[in-house]
Amino acid sequence: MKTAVVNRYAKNPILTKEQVPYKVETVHNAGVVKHQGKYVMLFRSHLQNGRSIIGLAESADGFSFSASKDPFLVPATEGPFAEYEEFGVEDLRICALQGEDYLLTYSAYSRHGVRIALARTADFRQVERVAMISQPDMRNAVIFPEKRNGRYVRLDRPHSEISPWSICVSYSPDLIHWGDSRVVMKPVSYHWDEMKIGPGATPFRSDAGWLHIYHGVFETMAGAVYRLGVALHDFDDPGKILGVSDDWILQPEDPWEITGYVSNVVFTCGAVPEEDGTVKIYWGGADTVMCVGTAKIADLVTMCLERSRPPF
Ligand code: BMA
Repeated sequence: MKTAVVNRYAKNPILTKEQVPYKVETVHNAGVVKHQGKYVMLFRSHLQNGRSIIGLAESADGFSFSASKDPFLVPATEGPFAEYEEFGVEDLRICALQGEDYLLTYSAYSRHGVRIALARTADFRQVERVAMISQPDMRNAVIFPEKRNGRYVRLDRPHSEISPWSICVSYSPDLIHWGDSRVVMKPVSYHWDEMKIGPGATPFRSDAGWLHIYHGVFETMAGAVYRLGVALHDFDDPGKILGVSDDWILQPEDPWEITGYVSNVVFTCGAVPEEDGTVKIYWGGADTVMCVGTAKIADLVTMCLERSRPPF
């Protein structure tokens, strides 16, 4: 039997609601980064009212995490963000860009729809909200860890009734104003990602370009199935896609991925590349628990280049 591209950690799930010191219903869809030799995870949790907050957990080895006593980010109750975070904050991604604080992008839900919010932190203790950086309805923003031609680059995913939900690139001189947007990747009909796709983990470097692990959704008679795929973006021009693996790299298989708050879901917001040529990929299982697995970066590149489906 062919070995799996992503090797699941034997002790998954790595973080569950039982390990969180305050009352939550789920632990999932976490952004993860290495900060001062430690792994920091910013995970989403549903409260019992069905709305989400963001918690923090830390780990020395990237596998064994312990959650902080208090949440890291809860919906703002005053100031300009309050109106847009009323229904919760979700699916935070972390971008480490040299010379900057960590950039945090998350989905802010409200009666006006879902928008992308940007916050920053230097130390994962204090967090400062910066701006709402999209109109409704847009979510799943990942910022590339390097600027290009003096501009920040991000992938995001607007909603649309006309076209299947697709991945766009856009650029900004100051992190606040974004434009030059273009669709770069779409679902493919009669394919595992045919219903919708969206950015997943913050892109990371490989020898051949940026690797971006995204999610793709397939609608079945028994509901939607969320899987992970991988795309290779040009290093100098991240809006250009060099290849997208035809095959998914991960699908719901473990019991805690198949059954949970939302069944049949693996969803990523974070991956940490390591010096030994592997990457730790973190995903939420069934919107309920956090899991991790490792992959060889070179294998992901090969999948993008050797059995590539067209980006459109
Ligand atoms: C998407 C988002 C994700 C979630 C997924 C599966 O639309 O809400 O946060 O993991 O659905 O429920």
